[in-house]
Amino acid sequence: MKIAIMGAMREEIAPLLEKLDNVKEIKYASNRYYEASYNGIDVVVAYSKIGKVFASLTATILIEKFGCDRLLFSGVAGAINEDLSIGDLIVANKLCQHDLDITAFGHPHGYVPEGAEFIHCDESLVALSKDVAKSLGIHLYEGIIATGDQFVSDHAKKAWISDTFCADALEMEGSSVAVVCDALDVPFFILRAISDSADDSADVDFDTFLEKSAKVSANFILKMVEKLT
Ligand code: 3QA
Repeated sequence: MKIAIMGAMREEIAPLLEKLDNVKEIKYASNRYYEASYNGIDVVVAYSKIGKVFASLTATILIEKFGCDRLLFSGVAGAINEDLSIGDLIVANKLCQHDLDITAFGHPHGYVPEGAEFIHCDESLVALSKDVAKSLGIHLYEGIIATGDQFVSDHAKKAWISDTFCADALEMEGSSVAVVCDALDVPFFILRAISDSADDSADVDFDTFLEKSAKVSANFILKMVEKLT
């Protein structure tokens, strides 16, 4: 077993790197990949840079070049569901691309021919995360995550994503990672801790809570890796 752990921003993987053993840095495709071990298990860690294109590239490399057979994403997200507060954890049961739009041809938002409006996360990884949350006494939300190449800091946009996809949280990478893992048949899991509420104060909240929420997510991911051993 070789587990890929990815984030989008440096802050999202920094708390992971601190806790890994035998970290070896490899430069590839204008990025840095970190081969390491945790609890005796092989992991490869990387942050992709922001957005769907970079995230697809990194996920593909983690699988095709480094031979990872599972992928865990750790990071932060903007909340849509009112039950979610800053610092809360949400695991995606399915993800969609809110900015994919060929509705001019009568297709639903987020859909292109031979694709799917939603891609589902691996059920056994989601089940494992529930067990981990229970054993830690943490509340872990499960819901729909919407992805798009846009930092959402606007009430109307957030409401539209909520109405169109019933999404609970939004970010900028998850769904593209899902597309890659689904196509390559690699079980994947997308975890996010809330950094902001994708509204008028999202920019300030994001800057304030990025590091703290990224740590919440990273710590949970490591507990999952321990259980995968
Ligand atoms: C935002 C990060 C991107 O990788 C997606 C955080 C948290 N809140 C969000 C929101 N809308 C969309 N996505 C998110 N991540 C990058 S912009 C800030 C860059 O600062 C999830 C996410 N409301 C760089 C400093 O100049």
